[in-house]
Amino acid sequence: MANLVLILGDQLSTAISSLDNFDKKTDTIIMIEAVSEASYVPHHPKKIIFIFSAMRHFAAQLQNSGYHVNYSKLDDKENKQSISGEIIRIFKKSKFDKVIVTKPGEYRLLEEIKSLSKISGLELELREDTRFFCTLAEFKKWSESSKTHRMENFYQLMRKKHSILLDSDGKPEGGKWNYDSENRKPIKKNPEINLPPKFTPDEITNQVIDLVREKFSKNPGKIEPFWFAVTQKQAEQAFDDFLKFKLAKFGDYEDAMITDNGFLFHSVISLYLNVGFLDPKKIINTVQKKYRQGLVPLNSAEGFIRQILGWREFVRGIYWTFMPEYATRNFFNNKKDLPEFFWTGNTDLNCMKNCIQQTLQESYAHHIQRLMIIGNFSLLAGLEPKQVAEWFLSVYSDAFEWVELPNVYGLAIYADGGLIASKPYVSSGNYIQKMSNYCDNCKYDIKEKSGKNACPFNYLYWNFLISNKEKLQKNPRNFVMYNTIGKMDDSKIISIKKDSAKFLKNLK
Ligand code: DLZ
Ligand code: SF4
Repeated sequence: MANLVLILGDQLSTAISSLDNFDKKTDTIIMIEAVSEASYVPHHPKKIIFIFSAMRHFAAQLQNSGYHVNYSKLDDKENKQSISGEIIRIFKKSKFDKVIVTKPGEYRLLEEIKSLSKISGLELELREDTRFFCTLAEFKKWSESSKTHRMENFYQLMRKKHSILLDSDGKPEGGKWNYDSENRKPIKKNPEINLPPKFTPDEITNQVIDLVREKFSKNPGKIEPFWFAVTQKQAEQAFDDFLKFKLAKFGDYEDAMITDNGFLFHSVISLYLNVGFLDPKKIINTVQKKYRQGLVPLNSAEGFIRQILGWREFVRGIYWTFMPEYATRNFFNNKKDLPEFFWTGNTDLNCMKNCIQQTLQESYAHHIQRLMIIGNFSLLAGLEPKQVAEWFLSVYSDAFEWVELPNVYGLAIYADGGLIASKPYVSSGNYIQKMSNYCDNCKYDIKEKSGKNACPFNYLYWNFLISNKEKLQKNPRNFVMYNTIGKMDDSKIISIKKDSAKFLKNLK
């Protein structure tokens, strides 16, 4: 029996289920750099460099440990340039009995892989991805038994089931499940904290940089300097650095934003978790231990663990429970094209300019920059959900559709109509001013509510609520906002509508 075992670019772990019972004498691993995967959206060049270099380093590590690896490079002449095309080519060439695959993280690729079984002579074994706390069957069961899909309920279940941050009576550590209200301190000055550790590209990475420069230089985003970790060992170093220098303050400043430092106290490990370099179970245990040793406060440990055990697992469950229908949702029927500045950062809105320019430079922005600046603007401006999701999937190095789509549709732009959020996460400029220093250097005046100098978030916020009254007013969580609108005089409503129409008309 000879098996051909596929390892995808986001399955870079020897604990991946496709390697269970691997026989080094008879079995072969196949890893494929493919145009199909590298161009189904215009990925940021740093994302492609990261994934290709991580794949090449992982393949070398496997080979050094005695695994037989068939690695197809993007510029190999025979490369069929799709995952299924390459599997078929290698399968036929070397007469394997079976192809073994851990289910891919994206619906589109799972469908492509499933279609392989229709080829005569090709036996396909699909295995579950076991790198998560919650199985998809378990999530589906929870989802069917729950009236609403709220992360908080799911998260409490996970905390109990996996005994994480519980006291000796099985109650939540400190008495509360969630310390979100203690994650919102603003920062007004750069705290002079170190940036995330930077790894100098080695020969393998430099070869990939040259390849990406040749083939993908038109994609949005800067190629250099490239500094991401490309091996498991480096990713672990990056996490250790976070534990040592940043975790303690992460909780307080989780939602803060500042010009000139887009990383602050964030771990910047989501890309390493998502490709398989870091194991979420180990990460959470380590953070829990730091809390128990008294080295970090509870709002930091809980805030960090909530992102991984709560949000990350929750959005994955949502994605696989509601796909493919989920991707077609457009609750507000928004149709506006993305403005050109999403691809350049050239805009007068200083908050958007900062977050987009940082994204194009680093292929990274932290969650509040994504949610409350870029997502908030996309919803207030009525941008088409499909285009917004494609942008997020393209530009962030940690973006795979299972995690990106529910974050964008469910949290950032409410395109799913409230499947996961109890109300749209929208805000006027006030919130942005409170949580950042972006407004200090903006052409617009945060204090002005109307007219040509007014901060556009100020009138777009009310315009969004007024235009979508039918769909949102019934929700009791929006009561206060609609109560305020009810008290506005006609002239105010007219001026909100006029300013918004003018701004949106000029949005190219
Ligand atoms: C994102 C990505 C890119 C850019 N390139 C490849 C590739 O060439 N080969 C590969 O195996 N995986 C790549 N990936 C990651 C896949 O797109 C990912 O496995 C699917 O999106 C499922 O999550
Ligand atoms: Fe953004 Fe408005 Fe502040 Fe300018 S004034 S940075 S547009 S929130």
